[in-house]
Amino acid sequence: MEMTLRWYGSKFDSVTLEQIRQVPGVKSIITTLYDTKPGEAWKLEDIRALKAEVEAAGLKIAGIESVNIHDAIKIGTPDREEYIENYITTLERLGQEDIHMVCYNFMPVFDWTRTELARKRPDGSTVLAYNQAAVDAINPEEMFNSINGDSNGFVMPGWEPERMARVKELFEMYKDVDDEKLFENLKYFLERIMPTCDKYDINMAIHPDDPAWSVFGLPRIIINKENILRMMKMVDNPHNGVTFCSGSYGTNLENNLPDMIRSLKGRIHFAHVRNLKFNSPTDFEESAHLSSDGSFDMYELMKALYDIGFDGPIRPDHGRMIWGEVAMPGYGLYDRALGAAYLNGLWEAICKSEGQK
Ligand SMILES: [Mn+2]
Repeated sequence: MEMTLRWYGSKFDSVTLEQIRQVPGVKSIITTLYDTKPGEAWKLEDIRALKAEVEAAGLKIAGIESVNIHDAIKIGTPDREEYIENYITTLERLGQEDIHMVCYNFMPVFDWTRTELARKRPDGSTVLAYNQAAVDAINPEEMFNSINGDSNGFVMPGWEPERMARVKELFEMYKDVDDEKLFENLKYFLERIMPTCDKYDINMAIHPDDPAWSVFGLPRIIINKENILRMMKMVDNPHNGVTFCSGSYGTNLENNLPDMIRSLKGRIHFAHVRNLKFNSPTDFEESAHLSSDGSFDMYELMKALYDIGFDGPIRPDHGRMIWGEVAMPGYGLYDRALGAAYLNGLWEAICKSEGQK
């Protein structure tokens, strides 16, 4: 596996490439052109400039998170053709620049959803948290205002103001889209892009829905083993793969995470490994990565990745805000660096106990 950290670009991230370069074992990053809009074809010169900046700092780009999908593609409106063409152009340009992994999601309207971005834990750190009762008590606009007011002035991925200004309109556009329709539209999209992925050897890695159930009545399909295997089979091409995100699939305690990893052998192209602490099945917070700080057995997750021969990029996921750092919630330097060191330690121990040098 290849340990990475997510980086939003020098205009948007409080963490620098120079800092990332000093995290032991991290030689590459996962990044994006954060100011492009879903549906836009990425410019070759922008991709080249990003790559040059990363390489000048002694790092490499291990993949893109994310190239976002325009709502027309998820809804299946006639203008999706134009946006699929643009997506293909972006993939071609990434392939030409030797970038071979693209993370994306297929969640309607919202990306990830949290009810708090700075819940205080007993050790004084603050973390992102989710409480179902709090979601049930508010409407989507209120959710947006609360996320925006809580984000230390950073634009949160998937919660861009331009997008949220259209939240009512978006809900209206999705009113006839149920789970089956969303599966159908995903299949259509994947079938259109697979020839390009084959040509440039680009691994598509769908990120699970977070949380792994419907919020505000919107359809959600990338939520469990049954659905993800259905998706793998419906477009049965090794380039159609997944981002295994433990913190997103793990929101549903019925998901057996090591079993899911083992069932996806050969199709996990990217891994997000983090821990959650459940206070009840419908209230959780993002803990430190360490097993004993949360509810998951992180050794078992890493062991399952080892057992299936996982060799793609991996990253610690959201970190706690600690040591007075001010950063985009979940994306400070310190706790993610601790997470990377811990996951590297688990991996070294597993490799050695399995007899590898
Ligand atoms: Mn994730």
